[in-house]
Amino acid sequence: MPGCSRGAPPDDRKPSAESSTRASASGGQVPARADIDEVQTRVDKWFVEVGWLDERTQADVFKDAPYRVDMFNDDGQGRVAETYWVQRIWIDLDRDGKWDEKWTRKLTRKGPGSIETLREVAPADDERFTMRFVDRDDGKGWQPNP
Ligand SMILES: [Ca+2]
Repeated sequence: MPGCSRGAPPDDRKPSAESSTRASASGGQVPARADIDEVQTRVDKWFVEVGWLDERTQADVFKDAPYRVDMFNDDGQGRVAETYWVQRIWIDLDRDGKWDEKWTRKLTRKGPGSIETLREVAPADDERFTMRFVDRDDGKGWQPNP
């Protein structure tokens, strides 16, 4: 068949860029966990409906969920009346006692948005947060943040 050319023969001694990419993207091997998009939708809804913490620590915000979300105000900053601004969110997607994601929120004056969220992900559910993303509140959603 025309155009069906073969590439260079594989070189077993040196991993190709393709195979190393595949190896690092092995997140598909993790155990069944809640969908982070589902968690994010629920968290976003919480910010619309509740938005503030009654105490600086709120453990297991969604007790009926198959995942666990804890919210914190770490340093007492952002206190309004008797409520606290959420600075940090921890997410355990499968409730195995190991955090899968850590989100850190801070106010920023840069750009159109006012809240920047750093998202750190432990793809192997071992609390080694090796992937980082940032949402700059600019409508672009999570962007890689190496
Ligand atoms: Ca977990």
